[in-house]
Amino acid sequence: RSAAPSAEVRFGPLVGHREDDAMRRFRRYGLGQFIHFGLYSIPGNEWHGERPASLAPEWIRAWSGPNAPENWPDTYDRLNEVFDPKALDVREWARQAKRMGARYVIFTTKHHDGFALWPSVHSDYTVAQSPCGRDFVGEVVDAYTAEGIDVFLYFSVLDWHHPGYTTTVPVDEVGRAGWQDFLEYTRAQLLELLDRYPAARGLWFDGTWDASWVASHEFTYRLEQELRERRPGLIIGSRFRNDEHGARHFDSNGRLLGDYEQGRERKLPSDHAMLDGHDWDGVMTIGPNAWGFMRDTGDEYQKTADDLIDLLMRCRSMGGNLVVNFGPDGEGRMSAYEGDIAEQLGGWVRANADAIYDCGHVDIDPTGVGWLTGDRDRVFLTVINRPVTGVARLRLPADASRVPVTARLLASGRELELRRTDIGFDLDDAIYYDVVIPRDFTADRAFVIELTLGAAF
Ligand code: FHN
Repeated sequence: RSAAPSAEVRFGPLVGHREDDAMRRFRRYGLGQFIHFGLYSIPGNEWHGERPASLAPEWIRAWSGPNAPENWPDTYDRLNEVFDPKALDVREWARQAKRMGARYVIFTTKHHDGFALWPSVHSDYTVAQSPCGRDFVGEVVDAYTAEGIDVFLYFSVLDWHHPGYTTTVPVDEVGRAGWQDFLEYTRAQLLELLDRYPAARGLWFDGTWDASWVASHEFTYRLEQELRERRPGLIIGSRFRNDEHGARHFDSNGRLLGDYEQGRERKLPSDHAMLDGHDWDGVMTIGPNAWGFMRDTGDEYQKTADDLIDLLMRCRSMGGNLVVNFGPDGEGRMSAYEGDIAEQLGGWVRANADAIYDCGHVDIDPTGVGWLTGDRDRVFLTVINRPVTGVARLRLPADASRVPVTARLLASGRELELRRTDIGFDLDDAIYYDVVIPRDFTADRAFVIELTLGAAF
């Protein structure tokens, strides 16, 4: 992707690869929690008995039927009149995230419906005008920060409620004036969020795909400058804006826009090389495509804790963070299934933390057995596919300066037999090592083998 500069780009990246404390901390997050909570949490994926399976529940306002657009003012848009999750204790969300092992949370301050979960002075469509009257953004920032979990604020540029929003480039004076009002409103709300919540570490943008926003590249370039000046160290992903040629995430010369690649949503990269050394996160739903609360997941597959362990270690093996999404209902309650996932995932993460957080990509091939992560002196093999041979084989580059010298099960510390196999010199110029997994060792879930590295010869 890192093409040699060819296009003339004036509105390209504002930052390069960062090694400051904030970004070094981002690289070690490992696991995050995404929370989609808002008016869409009230109906879930059901409206007057209708449950179209295709669209994500937080897009219920875009459905047809009784909730069709011509009815919105009297249907979806009035949900703010009943939004009142009295029993919600955000501190329990934070405690659950802590038990899960999340090191950051991304919280929806405003989704596409334009409803603000903080009492924004720039809008009359906020929690301040709802029965609850609570500042959920402030409660999340306080509760998660108290648990030592960093907070990133999700902000949807796409805003179905603001009269000036248009998906296309405005072509007349009224449209242009309305769009300019919308841009200033967006800028004002973002500055307000930074000023109200100084503990927030980053902004996680969404809904930046419409032609109107893509055409506003000079405004977005200046706005990113202003946000970074307002909050030194602020972390902004690649989804916020595009260059003047419309190139998103990467400018027309292949340079990353923002501090990390933010395009991995429900999909993960297939190999480390394609990441070009950039930081990145992958956000993941537990169902196929539901970010907001699902009243009934029907026959849609719900990822298991084992699926998420596999995805987590796949992300970490490529130097990225996995962010698992939770969609509480209109009362702020997590579903029993999602709550159980958090606890199961947390149990595994706690037992294998050394292989997860302060680790990154290592240039060793786990030959299909699982995922490899490593720090300076150790390599961790997360065994997903236990070999029927009882032997986990690692393939190292022929010029490896350090090789495995000891092996043990990370959770129990049990020493394992490690042997060098010279098969490599017959098949290719690689170096191979085998770790013997004792037949009497049983595991009903992925397990981690820790190998210490020593001088090659
Ligand atoms: O349209 C949104 C969707 O509702 C959800 O918020 C995801 C999560 O990142 N982002 C958009 C889809 O790409």
